[in-house]
Amino acid sequence: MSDYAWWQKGIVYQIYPRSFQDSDGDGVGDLPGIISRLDYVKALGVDAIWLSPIYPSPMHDFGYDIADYRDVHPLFGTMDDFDQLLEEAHQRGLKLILDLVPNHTSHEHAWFQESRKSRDNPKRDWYVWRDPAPGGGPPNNWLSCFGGSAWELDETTGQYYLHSFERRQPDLNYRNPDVMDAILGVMRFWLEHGVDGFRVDVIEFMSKHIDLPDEPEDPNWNGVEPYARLEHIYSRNQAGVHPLIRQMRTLVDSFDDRVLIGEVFVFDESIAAYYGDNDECHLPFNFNLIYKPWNAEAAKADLDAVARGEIETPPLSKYFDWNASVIRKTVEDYEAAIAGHGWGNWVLGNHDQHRVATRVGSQDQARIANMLLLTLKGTPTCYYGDEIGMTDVEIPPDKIQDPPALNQPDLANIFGRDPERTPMQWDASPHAGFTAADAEPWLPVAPDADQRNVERQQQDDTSVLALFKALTHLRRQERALHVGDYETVDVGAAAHDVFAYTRRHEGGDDFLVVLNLSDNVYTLDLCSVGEKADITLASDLTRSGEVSLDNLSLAADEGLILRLA
Ligand code: ISL
Repeated sequence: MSDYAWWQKGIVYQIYPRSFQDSDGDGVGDLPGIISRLDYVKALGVDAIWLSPIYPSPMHDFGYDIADYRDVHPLFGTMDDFDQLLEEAHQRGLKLILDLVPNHTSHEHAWFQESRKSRDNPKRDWYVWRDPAPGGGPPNNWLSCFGGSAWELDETTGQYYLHSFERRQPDLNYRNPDVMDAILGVMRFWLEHGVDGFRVDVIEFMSKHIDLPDEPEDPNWNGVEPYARLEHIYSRNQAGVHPLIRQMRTLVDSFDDRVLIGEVFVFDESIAAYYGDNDECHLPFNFNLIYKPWNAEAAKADLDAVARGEIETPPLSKYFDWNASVIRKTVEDYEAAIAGHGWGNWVLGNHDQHRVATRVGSQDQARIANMLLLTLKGTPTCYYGDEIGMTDVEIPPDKIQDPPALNQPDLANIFGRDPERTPMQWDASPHAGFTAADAEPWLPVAPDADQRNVERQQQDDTSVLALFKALTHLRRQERALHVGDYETVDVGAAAHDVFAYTRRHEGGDDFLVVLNLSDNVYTLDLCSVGEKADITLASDLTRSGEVSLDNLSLAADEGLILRLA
């Protein structure tokens, strides 16, 4: 009956290595630290670890600026540490997925060091170099995701190089097939090493329009993010990316049972293209649950009012339309978009996004968010710390480190990514057990870490952590939940607040999931689904027993997973 791959049935858990566990007291997490926490990860009931980059890097983008693709940063440990991590993960039945960053390197990478030496250097063409515009200045109007122009003038040769992100992250040039060969070589190196796959960073950026034309202004720009002022119709998501992905997939498929995950920011039916004909990404990341509810207009209005001194900065949850109508439509649209193309997946948090508990505005709703993520159809990706309801941590101005926040200080509150990258909260000891008592963590530990931490939640059988584990275990046990079909259930007048759906699979029990995304109380008539059902799991981990579906009471902020008779 094992007709599904591990990456279809399983759950992915993202570890941001700098912030998970420090073993040597330098205030930055490392591989031995992760090894020491593998039993915790295993006990979470997840199946795979995705590690954000661990390679040598000057850390201008905290590892997403890679100086050597085939080694481990001394900050994180050694190759031997990596081998031990891989072995110990595998011993526990955990897969290990590496982050591959092929769109750009660090400016310190040997390829770029060569490339910038002269216009006729053999590696010149490995990056995107152009002369200044006729009147001087950058070759086109492209913008960096982190603010400002996407071009940097290199005095040595008088040409500009392209950087879609930080200026010390030059973009590689995939028009030159040697570049792809080099990256495929990197992938082969790690696959032969035994890693179980890759999460490919900004895969949709790898190909650019051959003429690098100016990008048009977006007439619907909401005025918040400078990068969003242009429509990125030439710098990303180009047809030319698909042959590149196919080469990656061919390589990955030449090894047993590996996975290729692609980071794409595509929110309509064109996401299907990233599956190819089952010859591109196994899982093109689905960020719909993060981006669809995001209300940029409201954020913009408030930014202006804050600038005028009229209001204090409101909580971020104000801009996140976390309501059942939005979420239901998001799920249905995505299901329709990928139908017949490939296996779905869901992401609610990562190292680039405000913590889900902060976006949804309360710990009660953080429970509902975890319930949603772990009961939808498609592979869930969980972000470390979300299993205990970690929230964004306010970063004092002198501690801000993230490039988009440093480059755009007035937008740091919205686009800074430090707040969601703070140290894992293990216990109530100094620095929450993340690092030695006399060390200084690279980012501040949450002020509430003595209350919200793993140790405390392990002792409380109604904690967010207990719920997370109950959810993963139920998902793992029940075929309907890990591979069954999804169908929306009509909740009538409660539609704005309550999201309900069934998960069904032949030969096992079927489930009804009912999530109250509000603090209103409801009595629902769900008799279209059945007469009676058993509460298998409730968000408070307390409610249980048989219920009549024509008269189902739902408390404020309550979520229920019901086993259908
Ligand atoms: O452009 C965006 C959305 O439309 C941005 O969110 C951006 O593409 C995204 O943050 C890309 O993230 C990845 O690549 C970056 C790195 O800083 C991030 O941490 C990584 O996840 C550059 O490597």
